[in-house]
Order: sequence, then structure tokens, then C-alpha cells
Amino acid sequence: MHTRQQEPVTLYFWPTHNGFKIAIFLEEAGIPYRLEMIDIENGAQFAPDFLKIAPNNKMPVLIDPEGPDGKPITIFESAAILLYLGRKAGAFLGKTEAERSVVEQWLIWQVANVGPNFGQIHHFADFAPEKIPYAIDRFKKEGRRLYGVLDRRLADHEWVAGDYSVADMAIFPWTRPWRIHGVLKGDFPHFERWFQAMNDRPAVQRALRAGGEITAALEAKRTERARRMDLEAERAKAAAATLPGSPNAL
Ligand SMILES: N[C@@H](CCC(=O)N[C@@H](CS)C(=O)NCC(=O)O)C(=O)O
Repeated sequence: MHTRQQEPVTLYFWPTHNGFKIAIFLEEAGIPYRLEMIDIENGAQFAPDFLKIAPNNKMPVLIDPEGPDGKPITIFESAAILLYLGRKAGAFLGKTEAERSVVEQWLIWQVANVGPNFGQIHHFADFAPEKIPYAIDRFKKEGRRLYGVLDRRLADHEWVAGDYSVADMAIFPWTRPWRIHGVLKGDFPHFERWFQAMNDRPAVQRALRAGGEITAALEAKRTERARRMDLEAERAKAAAATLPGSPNAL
């Protein structure tokens, strides 16, 4: 991999799953970057100046001052950013056309399935003021199916799409709240092995700290929420185990 980047790229960022994906790539590839924080919890994504570079009103957005032909380029949509950066760095996309196709399939699987569905779990199971069991059940069931797809894939692949790639970088941040998705330890052992391997990568650890104090504060809140959900899951499991007629009933 070789990048001769002189001027840093600018990543319009908030410490969310879609933001972390790009930070992971930049850290892995050693591309210098600066962050422009877009506080999506306070409406910064709707600011007219941001709309000029983010037609969908969402982060992440990347500006590379050293784009094609040495001219600046602006890119929105996280998968488009990862593919651009992968081509630029000549890394993490697979080497042959067959390998690239596998990476693209799993990257698109994330943006078309994992992101939209897990986003709905977060909304209905965690943020919604009114808890609608039908909605929570619907999106958690689909979420569980997606964890199953990932776990089957990882049963005989070290990384999701061949060598370590943008597909791993895109999927991993979305699976960090696995407790909130209703996953229990031991449910998906191959996923757990891969998750640990991702967590252990120094570049991933650096990326998860991008955004400094703002990120640290949000991450602390998330850890607390995950702990609460874990306790709830344990209680539900214990209650189910003692239901009359259940195999574990006393
Ligand atoms: N498909 C987009 C999704 C981006 C996205 O959903 N970004 C969220 C944060 S993770 C956002 O900016 N949300 C603000 C809003 O929806 O108003 C991508 O992959 O880049």
C-alpha cells in the first residue's frame, strides 16, 4: 500500500458506526486526516453549508484535496468513500477482479442490510419513547438473521471477504452494540472470534478514539446502555428458564 498524501483529507464525522468505518480505513492506511465534527444530535447535518457537500443530509462525507488529477474531490455515502479510499491506497479491496467482487458484495451487504436494519433496532428498542413490541420484534428477528449470515460466513473465513478488507471495516462498527441487538454471548461464536480480532487491531482502537472527548463521552454513555441491556437480557433469560414447562424449570 502506498499513499503520497501531503495534505490531510477532511472527514466530516460524528462518532457513529458510519463515521467510525472511515476513521478505521484512514488509520489502517496511514492517510493523514482532520475531522470536522457534524453534531447530528443537534441538527448540524441540516446546516445549509453541510448540505452543499452532503446532499442526503448525513455524515460521513470526505473531502480529499488531492483527488483525481490533483484536484479536490468530495464524496458522500460511506461505501463510496471506502471504495474511493481503497482505490487510492491500493489496499483493502482485494487484488483480482474475483476478489474485488467478493469485497464489494459484503460491503454492499452491510450498507443495504445491516445498517438500515440495525438502525431500526436502535430506534425502536433503545431510543423510541414508546416501545412498540411488534416493531422491536420485527427488526430484532431480521437482525438475528443477519448475525446468522455473518456467523456462517466467518465459520470458514478468517475475515469476511477474503483478506482483511473494507467489508470488515464497514461491518464491525455496526456490530459493536450486539447486546442492544439482543445477541447473547455464545450465540454466534465465529462472529465473536472475528469481533475480538477486529477489536484487537491497533488502528481500529485508534479510530474508535477519533473525535477525542466528544467520542469518549458518547462511548461512555453507550457502554452504560449496553450494560443495562445486558442485565435486561440476563433477567429475561432467567425468567424464560423458570417458566412452567420450560426444560430448565425447577
Ligand atoms: N447510507 C449512509 C448512511 C449515513 C447515515 O445514516 N448517517 C447518520 C449517522 S450514522 C446520520 O448522519 N444521521 C443524521 C440524520 O439522519 O439526520 C452511509 O452509509 O453513509
